Amino acid sequence: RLSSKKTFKKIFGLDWPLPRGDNTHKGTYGHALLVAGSKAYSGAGLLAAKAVLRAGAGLVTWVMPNHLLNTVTGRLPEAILYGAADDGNGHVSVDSADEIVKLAAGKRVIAVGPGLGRFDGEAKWLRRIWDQADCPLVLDADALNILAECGGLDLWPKRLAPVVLTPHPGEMARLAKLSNHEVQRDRVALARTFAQQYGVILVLKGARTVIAMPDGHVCINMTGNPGMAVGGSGDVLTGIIASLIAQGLSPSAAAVIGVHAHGEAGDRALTLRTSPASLLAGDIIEAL
Ligand code: NPW
Ligand code: AMP
Ligand code: MG
Repeated sequence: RLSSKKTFKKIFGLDWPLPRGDNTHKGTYGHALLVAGSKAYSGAGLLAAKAVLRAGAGLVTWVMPNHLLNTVTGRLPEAILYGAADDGNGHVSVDSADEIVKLAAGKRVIAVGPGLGRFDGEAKWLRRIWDQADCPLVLDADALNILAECGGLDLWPKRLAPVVLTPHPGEMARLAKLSNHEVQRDRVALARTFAQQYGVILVLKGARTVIAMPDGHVCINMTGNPGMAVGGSGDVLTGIIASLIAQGLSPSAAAVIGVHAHGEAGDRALTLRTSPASLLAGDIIEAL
């Protein structure tokens, strides 16, 4: 339980909340690139992009399929929007990979996945980002489904820059080719083995999220509540982790602190409600 400033300092060697010096500017706090959203799931992109900013990053550029631009323009004026080539069915297309790799220059992190939707013939663009972008990657939701459908991590080369994967148990089942039940049977052992085997930081979500490091260390999160079992919660977490990496935290610290802060924000948001049933993902963002 990361309950005091002293504990944070001892474990991570940093002050929390992250201090903001007077003589700083938006560039000091980093620029995150987010690839998210599709026609049905523009909300996932909005939630993730807003969480990036509420968690403290200086800038976010949100890449979405071109046709979404009109729908979301004005909904989050603080975000920089970019419409990438879309495939005619409402999804980012293979042709957008080069645009996205170009946009990655100068960014401290790329987060991919919330609300992209599931579609065919989509692997190449993600693989190009995986191979060619040289900053840390945070993969969630449909980016994880792409990984799973394209052979899983056995067929993807190890990246030099760190990778953070944030599956819920259903996504983990697809990634590890297991049933949901098998995933839940021993979450710590599965997360640890997977992180070590593939050299990734694995955030296995759910009540008591497990965060496993490539070196075998595992953290278990103690914050959060069942009110967070609602659409959009995970999209918010993706934004928070990306934001902390953009601000200069190591991806492993960002994963642990991000999960903790996400749960604590959910706990604080709950105090404003009489029942967890009425918590919304947007409330987590406002409580950050
Ligand atoms: P079951 O069968 O229900 O028990 P999917 P998704 C399982 C976007 N969103 N413990 C679950 O199991 C996302 O970003 C957009 C155990 C089922 O098998 C994605 O792009 C929103 N099992 C897309 O929607 C708001 C668990 O996983 C499967 C579990 C699809 O994402 C919503 C379901 O997962 C959403 O975020 C747990 N804790 N959690 C928007 N407003 O735009 C999940 N499962 O099929 O991957 O669907 O997570 O809804
Ligand atoms: P997703 O399924 O991708 O929307 O992610 C759901 C998010 O909400 C994850 O961060 C989960 O850890 C969190 N969450 C869901 N259910 C619970 C719960 N019962 N207790 C605590 N956190 C939860
Ligand atoms: Mg999700």
